Amino acid sequence: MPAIVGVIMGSKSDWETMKHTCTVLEQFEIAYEKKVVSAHRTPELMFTYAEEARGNGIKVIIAGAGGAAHLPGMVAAKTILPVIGVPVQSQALNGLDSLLSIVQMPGGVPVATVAIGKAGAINAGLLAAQILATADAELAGKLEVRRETTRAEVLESSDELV
Ligand code: RP5
Repeated sequence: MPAIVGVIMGSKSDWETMKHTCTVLEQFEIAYEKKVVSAHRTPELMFTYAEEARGNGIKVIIAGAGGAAHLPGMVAAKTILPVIGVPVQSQALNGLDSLLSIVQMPGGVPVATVAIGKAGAINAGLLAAQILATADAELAGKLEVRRETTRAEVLESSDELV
């Protein structure tokens, strides 16, 4: 199946975080591609990827980066696809640098920014699924089931407080 979600990250070192996004996409059987695309080390590739993604059938881009995390914003500048930014937890500043680099976009070029690290990576996958589910009833049904499962797990968890 051709990819409809593009998962990109600034470095191979971001994979530990971004693999959680891919796991969610796999759980929902969403076809995706994953690629290292660096804003600073491969800027030409970044622009080409962003410019061609829509024509290649991609519907949502998820971009993870850490530190001076310019990848999500620069990709968003070059496409009208929805871009979800995942702030990777950096060593020096614990990901606050990544978060602020991604979230503080100027008006006119949005990046949907999720939480720092693993929780954000998981939510990026879920948010992409929810965006796609606006035009996919089967996927919407799967999301409803997951919410119900999560709800049931929380309700049952009180019994585990021993
Ligand atoms: C960013 O710099 C990447 O997104 C990564 O989070 C960070 C560090 O990259 P490496 O030095 O580990 O390749 O561009």
